Amino acid sequence: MEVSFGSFQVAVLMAFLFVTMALVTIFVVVARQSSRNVAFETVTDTGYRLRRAWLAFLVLLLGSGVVLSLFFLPFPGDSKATATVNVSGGLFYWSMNPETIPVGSEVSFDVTSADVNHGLGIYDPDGVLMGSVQAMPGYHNQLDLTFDKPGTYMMACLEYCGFKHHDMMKEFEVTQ
Ligand SMILES: [Cu+2]
Repeated sequence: MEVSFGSFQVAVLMAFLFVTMALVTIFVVVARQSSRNVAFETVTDTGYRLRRAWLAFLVLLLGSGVVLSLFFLPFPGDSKATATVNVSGGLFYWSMNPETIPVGSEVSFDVTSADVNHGLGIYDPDGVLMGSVQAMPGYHNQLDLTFDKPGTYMMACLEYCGFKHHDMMKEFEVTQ
């Protein structure tokens, strides 16, 4: 049997060897120093110094992560939607207006409920969940989706709302 390695396998092997050697080195260093007598204060001072450095590193990393991720947030008002579709959930149905969507539309769904909380999930013709938003009585929640391919799409309720929750499915067409 012939065995061949791709570059990915070689990279994994190198990483594994590097980690193994690092662990062995740390083990040897610690084992050699374990017989030495070190004052308690020296140990705690080192520990506190490492802890402060780690805290500073985490604050810097997470802080910059929070700041940078703000630029990728979809804020209300950023919507590029060209059409609005009103959706209302109820025990146990979905109503939508208009009922069909022209292909290529950037749709903003305006979602509410007639009675209790429902969860609107929209599935593409392949059964892939495109997006979801809560349908709540007295509130109007927005969900923006782009419909690039024609076909039969489906709405389903994703929040248990009663004994016929599983019946809350509605098909709609995206037409050429
Ligand atoms: Cu439900």
